[in-house]
Amino acid sequence: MSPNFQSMDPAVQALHPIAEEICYPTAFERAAELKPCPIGSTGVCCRMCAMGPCRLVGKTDRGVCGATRATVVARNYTRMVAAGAAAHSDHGRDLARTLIETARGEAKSYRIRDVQKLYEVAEFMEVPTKGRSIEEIALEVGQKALAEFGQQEGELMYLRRAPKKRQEIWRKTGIAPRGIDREVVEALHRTHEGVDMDAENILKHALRCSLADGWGGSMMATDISDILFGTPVPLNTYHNLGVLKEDEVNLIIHGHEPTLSEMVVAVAQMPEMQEYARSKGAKGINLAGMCCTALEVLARHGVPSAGNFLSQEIAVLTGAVDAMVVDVQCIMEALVPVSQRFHTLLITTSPKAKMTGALHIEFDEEHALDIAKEIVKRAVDNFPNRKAEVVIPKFVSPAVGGFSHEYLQYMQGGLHRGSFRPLNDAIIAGRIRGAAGVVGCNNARVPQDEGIMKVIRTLIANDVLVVTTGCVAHASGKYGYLLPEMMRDAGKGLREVCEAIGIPPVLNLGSCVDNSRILTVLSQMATEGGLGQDIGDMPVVGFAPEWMSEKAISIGTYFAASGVHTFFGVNNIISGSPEVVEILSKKWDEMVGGTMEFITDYDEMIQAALAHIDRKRAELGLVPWDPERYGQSGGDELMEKILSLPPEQRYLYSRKVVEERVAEQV
Ligand code: SF4
Ligand code: MSK
Repeated sequence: MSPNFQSMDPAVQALHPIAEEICYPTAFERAAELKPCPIGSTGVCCRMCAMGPCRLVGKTDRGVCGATRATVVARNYTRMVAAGAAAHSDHGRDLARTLIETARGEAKSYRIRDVQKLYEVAEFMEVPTKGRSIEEIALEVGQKALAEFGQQEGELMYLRRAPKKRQEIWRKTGIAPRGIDREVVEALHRTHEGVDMDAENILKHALRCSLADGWGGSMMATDISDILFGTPVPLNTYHNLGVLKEDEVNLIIHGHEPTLSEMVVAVAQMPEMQEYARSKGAKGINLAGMCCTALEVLARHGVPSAGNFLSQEIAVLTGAVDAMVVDVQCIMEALVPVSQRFHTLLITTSPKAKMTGALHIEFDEEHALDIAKEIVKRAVDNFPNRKAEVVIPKFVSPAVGGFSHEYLQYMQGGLHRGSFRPLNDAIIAGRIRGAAGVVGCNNARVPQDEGIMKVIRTLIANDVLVVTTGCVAHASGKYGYLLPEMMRDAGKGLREVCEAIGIPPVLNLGSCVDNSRILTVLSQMATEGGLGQDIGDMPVVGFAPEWMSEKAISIGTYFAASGVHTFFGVNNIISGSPEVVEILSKKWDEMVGGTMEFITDYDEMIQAALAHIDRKRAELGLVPWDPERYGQSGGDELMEKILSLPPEQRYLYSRKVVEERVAEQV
């Protein structure tokens, strides 16, 4: 095994020798070969004008224009936020356009799948519903959503979904975003040479811009996806490269937006397509997902996931991927050369994201079904062209996916009494110490999934309930942590709650834009009562242990702006300016009650997060967390009994047992 290879994923470990055999350097080797620039990686390289690039190291503490290290680091950071917010929000814009085209009957392949959610969003947006057709309501919802991008004054409407106290903080500090595009454009303007030269002021705008993502473009993307494709409810699925099938056409859908992948799912199931696959010698068509596209179709259809960010090239090494279809974001350009070494047909679909050397079949919503048919047909046609030996590792983990904030509410009391009361009560009583959102990517600079799983295992063992999205959700699935059985690894108090509700200790809330679901959950918990009046009052934390994308920086920043202490691993991209480090930690804490800290040591990061949770518990006057206070119901015998029951009976049984025990204690 190459000394440069870094992954704890057994499927990736099994396949990587193929790359060595064919002398193909994967991201693992490229990362070892190409060391990160020691200047740029600390944030002190400025290339905002042609007098530079200015590298502010050693005795050089100002650029040619006189810019300080703090200004340069703040500008670089803010530009990352702007790019991340732009990516997420453009995704939301495309969905708003699809909703409008669907309502007008122009995008004929789509329909409104979740009418109830449409009504809820319409009510929230103050769109009249009485006496109007579904299409009329959907049209106005889509138009109102689209208007949020170009809005010049006022506030984004989704800010109203936050607790009142949080909204007041945003207004008082002047960071309530006005319009999505306006904040992204202003971020680019302020960070242009010779504009904003006060690090604190630049970074204040980074907060505002990130809020336009989390409580704007991303939240809208999630809501409209649910309206068009259905709000997720838990379902069974599978994770890892073992989901590929030797005797079927394997089509991997990779990227982010659900508009195309939903159509591919529909087409792949058509009897005539299955028949066509059989005519080419395959037993059927096997769809699998990669990155966030995977999480969109996993949450709504149970389509299995082939892997996360660092698994994309590795999937091709199986020799079994007949086509990989991509749209936008997190797609490695290396897929072109690796696909050319095998028979894999790489298909790009977005006019925004072409790849030299890939086949481009341009997607548009009006002809969605026909385009999806062409893509699936191309994949089938490529099945007989397999040339390398097919090697599919046996690693595959069953998992439960498809948690939405609506379902979290439902599972805590049913249709009529759904609320966040039980979760809040469990935190108040100390059964659950706190909650954590563990999200973000893989990064070839650190071993794949290792940091993610260390954080997750330690948190749940310490009674911290974990919600995940993005590539962390994939990692959790690959190692079995999205199964209720994994409550075995949870602390005793958390285990009791998992038993009572019948949930895994780690909940998959979806794709990167679905981090907005986490914001909604936090908002609902704060509004439910007993844990203060704001997100910033609660014992909650955020993590991105293996982040790599600018979107992750935008996500971390909007969590901080929403009052969450957030911890990022891998590398400290602001370490070149102690002043900026202080702004993102101490000053943001004073200003918005949230922070962004870059801590490369996972243990240190976890300890800092647990200390923050305990501090918040103390501030709320809650009992200190005690790992031994609860857990009488957490015996192996009871759990064996629960797991022996059919899934639909587990919830009722475990709830009954816990209620009986509570009654006994009273
Ligand atoms: Fe150098 Fe200033 Fe130009 Fe940046 S803006 S490259 S610091 S001269
Ligand atoms: S796919 S942004 S690598 S989580 Fe959304 Fe994964 Fe990060 Fe992309």
